[in-house]
Amino acid sequence: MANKQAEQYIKEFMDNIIAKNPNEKEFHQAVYEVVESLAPYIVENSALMKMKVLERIAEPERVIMFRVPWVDDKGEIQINKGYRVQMNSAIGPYKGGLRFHSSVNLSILKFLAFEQVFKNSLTTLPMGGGKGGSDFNPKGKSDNEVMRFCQSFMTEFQRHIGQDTDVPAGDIGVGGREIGFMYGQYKRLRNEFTGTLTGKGLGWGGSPLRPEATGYGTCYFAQEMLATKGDSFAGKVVTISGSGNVAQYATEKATQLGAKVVTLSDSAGYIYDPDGIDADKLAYVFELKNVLRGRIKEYADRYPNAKYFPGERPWDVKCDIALPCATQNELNEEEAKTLVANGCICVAEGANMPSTPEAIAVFQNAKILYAPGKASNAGGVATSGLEMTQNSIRLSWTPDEVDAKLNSIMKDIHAACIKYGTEADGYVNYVKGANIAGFLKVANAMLAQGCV
Ligand code: NDP
Ligand code: 2IT
Repeated sequence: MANKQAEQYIKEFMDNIIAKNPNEKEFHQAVYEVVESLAPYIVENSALMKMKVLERIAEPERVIMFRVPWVDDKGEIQINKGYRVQMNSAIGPYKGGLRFHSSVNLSILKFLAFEQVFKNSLTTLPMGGGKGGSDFNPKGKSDNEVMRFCQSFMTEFQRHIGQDTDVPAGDIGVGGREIGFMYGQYKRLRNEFTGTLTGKGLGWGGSPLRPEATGYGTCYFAQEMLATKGDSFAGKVVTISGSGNVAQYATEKATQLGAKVVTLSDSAGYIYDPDGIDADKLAYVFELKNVLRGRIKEYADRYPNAKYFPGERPWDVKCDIALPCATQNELNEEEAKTLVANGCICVAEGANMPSTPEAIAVFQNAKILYAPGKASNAGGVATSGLEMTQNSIRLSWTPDEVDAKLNSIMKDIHAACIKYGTEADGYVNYVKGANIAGFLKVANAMLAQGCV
């Protein structure tokens, strides 16, 4: 009976979402995964049904879209789209990253903002959910072009954000350089020095360990997952996708924890280094990606034992642990089957929604450890929350203090997943656990705050 009711609820919910948000397939995908977990719980709870809590969560409180005109180095005018999806503010100011990538559209930002609501709730910190960005492509642009773009973006964006309203940060294509340019323009226009952006430089309001936090946190979370099986990173072979911020620091932490990381990638291909990407080689990757802004292919030119595979993804490389750290839907059903067949025991997502729904089903049916990004990559935004606290109290904590708080938050998120996600046979469904735990706090706040 309850099952039938839940199925009916899911069907009606999704029909409505698809009708009201046509052509937004990433948004549909993210909503479906959550509704599927929550429906059995919601249909048993008349207040949640009556107050249409999940229905309201799936409708952004506000979507802002704007023109971003700027002048390139040749003197030509360029026009990009700017966006901010302010999804939910029930438990705190909107919080979430900005993505600059040519693929950015409303569907992608709505899926990211929706995920962010649950993720931020899981962190235990008082943050609502939002996401924004632009279809601007920073690749191949000069520093001056990036600066002019960031300044134009912020000229409009500044009127919609603030330390108690909406606190953006980085995501794909937005790192320390872009946050610097945007913060400079924000400060100039608003004439205030407040913690309105996170991911700032250490000397001007940034938190120790914010750059490291997402990658480190993903490994801390995976460590907790492995510990449920009496296992650890020591001696394990790890495959990682991406070679940006999250991938770099996941590589660093996994290596520090005793594992051998053998792959990194970008949108053009992946490198396989059978000897492992040790601290020296990783220092080269930092230089290559963050200073020279080069491509991962160059790694194989520098280290002849490594091989470059153009146009491919790293999931057919045999590994014990896989950490997808590039982008959404970068790991499909076939690749998931290959990972399982090759003996992979743990998949923890550093990226947002990197595994397709079919890939997730493969992991869960094989009963291997699998954690969705909203749980395992929450260390980034959690440390952004810690940056907001330090800005508010006008003090800085030491790296050790922040690391200890990050570690303890990841442990708490893991414990919440175990609490709400353990199934009758003892298997931990981290998707279900994260969705229910993340939902409860937001739902209770929304029930208390009435129909808003
Ligand atoms: P970066 O821009 O630093 O790096 C992105 C990496 O992913 C690059 O290697 C990039 O390769 C690759 N990539 C991007 N788009 C694609 C694509 N369409 N296909 C294949 N590869 C792609 O971003 P981050 O490391 O910050 O972000 C990586 C993931 O982690 C994203 O899903 C992001 O949402 C998520 N995340 C980030 C957090 C953070 O704090 N930064 C926090 C939580 C999650 P290329 O250079 O070729 O584009
Ligand atoms: O997806 C994410 O959690 C982020 N990009 C980080 C957001 C933040 O506000 O630090």
